[in-house]
Amino acid sequence: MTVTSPDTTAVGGRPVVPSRGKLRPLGQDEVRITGGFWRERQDVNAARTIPHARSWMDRLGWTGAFTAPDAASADRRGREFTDSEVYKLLEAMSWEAGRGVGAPDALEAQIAELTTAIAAAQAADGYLHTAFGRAGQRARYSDLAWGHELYCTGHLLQAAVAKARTGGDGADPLLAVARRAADHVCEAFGPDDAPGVCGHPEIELGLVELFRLTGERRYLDQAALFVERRGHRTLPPHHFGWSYFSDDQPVRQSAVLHGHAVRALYLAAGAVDVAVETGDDDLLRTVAAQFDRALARRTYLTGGMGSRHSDEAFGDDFVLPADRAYSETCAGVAAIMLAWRLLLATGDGRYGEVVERILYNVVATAIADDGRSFFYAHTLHQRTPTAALPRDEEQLGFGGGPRAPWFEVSCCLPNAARLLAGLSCYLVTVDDTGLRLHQYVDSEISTHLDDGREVGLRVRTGLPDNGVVTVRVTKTDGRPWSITLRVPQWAAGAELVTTRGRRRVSSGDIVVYRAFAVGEEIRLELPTRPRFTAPDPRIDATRGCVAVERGPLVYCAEALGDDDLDTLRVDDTVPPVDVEAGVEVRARFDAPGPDGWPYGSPGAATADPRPTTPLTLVPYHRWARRGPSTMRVWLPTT
Ligand code: FUB
Ligand code: ZN
Repeated sequence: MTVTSPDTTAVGGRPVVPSRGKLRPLGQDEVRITGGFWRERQDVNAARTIPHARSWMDRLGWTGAFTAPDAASADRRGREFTDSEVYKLLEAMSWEAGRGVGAPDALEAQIAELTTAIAAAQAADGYLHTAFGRAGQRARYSDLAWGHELYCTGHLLQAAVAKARTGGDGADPLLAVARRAADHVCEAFGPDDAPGVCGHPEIELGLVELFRLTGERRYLDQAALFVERRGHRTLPPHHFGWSYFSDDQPVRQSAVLHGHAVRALYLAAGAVDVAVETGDDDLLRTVAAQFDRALARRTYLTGGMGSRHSDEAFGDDFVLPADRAYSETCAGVAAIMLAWRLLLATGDGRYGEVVERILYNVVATAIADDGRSFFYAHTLHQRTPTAALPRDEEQLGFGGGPRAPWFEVSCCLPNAARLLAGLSCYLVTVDDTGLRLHQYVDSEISTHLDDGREVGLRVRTGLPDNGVVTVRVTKTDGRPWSITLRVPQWAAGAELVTTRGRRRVSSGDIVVYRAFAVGEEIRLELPTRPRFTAPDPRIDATRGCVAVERGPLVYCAEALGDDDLDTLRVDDTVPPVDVEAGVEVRARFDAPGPDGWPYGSPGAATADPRPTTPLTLVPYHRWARRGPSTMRVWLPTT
């Protein structure tokens, strides 16, 4: 355990500050992303996505709900959870201001303006939600299943913590609003009150982090109470089942993540936070086992989670249809939040690889190059061409289709925005002997070890295009310490080059421990040659197919216009190779079967195969960027 007591004074920008765990996270003040793939995305997020989200929230009355005269009436616009989007946007703005590039003053002004509006909407007893409790509205907590009141409060608390840790202080006005709201929740849902839970977990995460920031124990106790209260079916029945609300089974009794994916993942992340702060190692192990099983049986190749459109839920084990993948962007963000907490608590580097997979294949896929449209769901097989959508129309259907400027349910964009703005917090940690690098991103790192020594690194990489990673020591005092590098599973044949020579390294954590000199370099060479990947045979939907991966990236076949990829077959005896435009495989398009009845004798459709020709695949995160297209990740073999 690195740290042992709540750090009530920690204001360095980082979203999660556990008081114990194997690893200590570094903050924005200690890790700066300086260039490359992720810096580009951070800059687009700052310049385009955050303003885009703000303008839609203004236009649709989501921000106005806090101030407009009709906020207090039944005329309020938007779904019950739109307050949470404003809070997530505030969180994104806070991390963005904390990143210290661009125009932090303009962001601070917006944060102040929104905070004033939010504070004005708060009731005298701390209750805060724009859809309930006022004249013409439904009564507070009259619809715990669908009302999202505590869910929204959870996002408010996370936003306030972000603000306080990025230049705010104990007297920050948003923090004051959050504390009043949290106090109100503790009053209304305390141990002696009716055993209510919210239909959407999230409050647990906010309460624990607020405890970590303020040291106020009742917030942690309340979060622990919410975790224990789940699973007792106190919410009303619904045709989605209680699993939709994560209320079908106590957290401690569940073997795998199930039900609505985002709800389940937020709850699991909150339960990890509670377990860490209360020293409940049984709970920690239980949640880790649930996540591990979900990763082993309920996760797409991209790291996406959720295979049911109807209730946005995990499917049963191995139910992972490519063309019905739901894989909501929010589920990706939530899975990163959970993996990160488990990484910090357990020190198990596997979780770093999970974060990497989701970052490159879900988060990077979600947002358009101009930052102004996004995928809500992430199919792995688009059969009909995606359509170009009008720039100024809100989309009502959110379960699929192309990147859209806005959806009626737009939880995903501000979620991705807050993650991207604070991304530098998810790269590096401190362990007992030194620094651990979990993600390779161009960055400058400057921090102190647990014994107080100042150390610094400069990381440069060509990832995801090429896997050369250079780590240069920029600060050290001449005494020994360790740099631990994650060698990904995908990097078979990786080599480490240090001042002592070159050697092969296998996947896992490589510890380089010595008295480094300033300027000394470590080079990690991660082979990124393209490879075929086969699915577990229990995934019926993709049996007989292969996918292509290269480094951390999943690739896909994409056809522009009306061309379809239905009859595509790939020769998996010929290894994929790098070409200028992507990765090339040998493939053929079989003649389509006869019209009228899509079944016949086995083998008839391929009796007279055409010769194979080269086919170029592109990174999955690039799909649907060049215009309407069809696409598939899983490729039937010849
Ligand atoms: O209910 C709020 C958000 O809307 C959920 O997290 C998403 O899955 C979407 O349903
Ligand atoms: Zn979402």
